[in-house]
Amino acid sequence: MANIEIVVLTGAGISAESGLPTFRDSNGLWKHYRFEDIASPVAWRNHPADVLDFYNMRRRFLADVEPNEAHWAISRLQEVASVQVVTQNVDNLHERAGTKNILHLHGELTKARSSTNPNLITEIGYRDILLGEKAADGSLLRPHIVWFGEEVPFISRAIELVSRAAVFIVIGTSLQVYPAAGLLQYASKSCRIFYVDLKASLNRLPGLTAQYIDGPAATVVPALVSDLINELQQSK
Ligand code: BV8
Repeated sequence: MANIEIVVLTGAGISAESGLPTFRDSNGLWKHYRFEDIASPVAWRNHPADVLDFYNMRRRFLADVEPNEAHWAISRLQEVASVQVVTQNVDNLHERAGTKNILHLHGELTKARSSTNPNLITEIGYRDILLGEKAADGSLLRPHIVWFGEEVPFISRAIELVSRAAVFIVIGTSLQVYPAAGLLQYASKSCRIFYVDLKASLNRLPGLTAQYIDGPAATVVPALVSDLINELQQSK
């Protein structure tokens, strides 16, 4: 499998064992908030303070958690193969586990941007964005997050990567948010698909042949990665 392209698509489930809440599990974020009211341009226009509080709270919390064994395993795989991570997550746990080549489809908590110029992005680390704070162009500073109803700028790049992948590993996502969930349809017929989730085998991927791996990511991803690394070493 030398020099093959591996794409890893991750969702909130890969960060669950680091202590970050998912969205749609029993204690998920969308159980406490309606996403239309807190993660959309309309929410930002109508009640920016609530939106800032929501992201400020998550950003502060991110400062106090660590990558888990699933994040570290992906970094180990990247040392021996060409691995591209495409994540729906806005946390920086892949980065903090040393992984390179990460495409954030839905933005990044540790960045903020101008409300009028989406390319005017600034690194803010774990600090709050204050209500009324301005970007360099004088417009309101907003979280660098893709909200519902907003375009996903990197989706074409992600489609390109998936369509070229020889191995596609999907970890910890309920595959309910589009266009990210639609990436699976771009995997080639010869692509080996692994779907890793607490309840992977309950979420059959329509029309696709995949290997379903049930279990907590911090346990099953290291095992999958060591199998793939063994395969790589034997194929050399
Ligand atoms: C777009 C923000 C068009 C960051 C997110 C009606 C109205 C408006 C829009 C729509 C609509 N109907 C459909 C749409 C499209 C909409 C959409 O898909 N809605 C869904 C709800 C139906 N999509 C959009 O709006 C997108 N934009 O379509 O734009 C357009 C085009 C051109 C021009 C203008 C506009 C934008 C989507 C991005 C939204 N932003 N996040 C933030 O606040 O975090 S999405 C949000 O959901 C997060 O990013 C999250 O990553 C993503 C997906 O969730 P998951 O990661 O899958 O998390 P979830 O909790 O669902 O699942 C966790 C999984 O992990 C579970 O399977 C669980 O079993 C597993 N798990 C748990 N613990 C573990 C585990 N697995 C392993 N180990 C464990 N320990």
